[in-house]
Amino acid sequence: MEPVLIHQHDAVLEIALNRPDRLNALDRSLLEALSKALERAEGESVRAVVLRGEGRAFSAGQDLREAAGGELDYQEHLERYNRVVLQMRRLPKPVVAAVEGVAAGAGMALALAADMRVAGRDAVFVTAFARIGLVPDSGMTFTLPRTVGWGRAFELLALSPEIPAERALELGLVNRLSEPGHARNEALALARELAEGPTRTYALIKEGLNASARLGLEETLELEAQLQKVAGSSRDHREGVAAFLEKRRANFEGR
Ligand code: T3D
Repeated sequence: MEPVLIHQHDAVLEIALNRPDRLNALDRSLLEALSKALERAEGESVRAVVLRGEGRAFSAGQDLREAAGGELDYQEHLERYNRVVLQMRRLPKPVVAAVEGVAAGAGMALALAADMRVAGRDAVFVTAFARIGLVPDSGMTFTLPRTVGWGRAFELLALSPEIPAERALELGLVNRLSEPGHARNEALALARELAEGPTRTYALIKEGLNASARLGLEETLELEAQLQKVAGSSRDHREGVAAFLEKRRANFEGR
């Protein structure tokens, strides 16, 4: 069975973690396949990505059986996680995670590495790392406090409560809720909408947001000016202004 399934719907690439009998626990082969799928997402024909899990869970995190096997080289192992997280954050197009069921540990970290999240109303998030005596990785010490604030991040990481979808929405962990079982369709609809947007501009927005984590105000202003110069000379900017003046819907090409 392929550890990751890929479907292309016009300009939307759907990537599904595919180990449903293990609740899409992340093992070596799945992470390697996910990395390849994300490489494919770099192609010009793709303008938005949906990441989801097959079966009843998004992902139960690290494959604890593989970890317990004692044959993991931790350095290599973490490099696999780090690679996919960086690929998602650096992908110059939007990534939407569709979360049904549980997103635990590194599975939750993957969902947080996406740009937006749609969750079924019965989804549950759990940081889970400390439950098994691990510190958070896969970028979670970066993404979580930026999403929910320091105090809440510490609580969620240290006490590892189960966070129901409604609470995840209140905390800002999730952008939208869907009826149970409909997160995939909602995420695909959102991704289609994004795929019709100014893709190049979205890439620049991601670049700005990624950089905001390390820059002070002055450097941020400088970077914004640089990014705006690029956006301002794009075809989509010209199209957006023309559409406004002609009172019609913009037809963005992503350039
Ligand atoms: O390496 C690194 O540094 C990266 C680090 C990452 C750290 C993490 O990701 S920490 C988080 C690790 N994950 C967990 O602690 C979650 C473990 N799973 C659970 O607690 C439960 O499975 C759930 C609460 C998620 C769901 O419970 P339930 O009762 O709905 O399902 P289940 O029966 O426990 O699971 C179904 C099957 O999936 C089961 O297999 P079986 O017994 O039918 O053959 C179960 O063993 C398997 N499974 C679930 N989670 C994992 C897993 N197999 C391997 N690894 C898992 N994480």
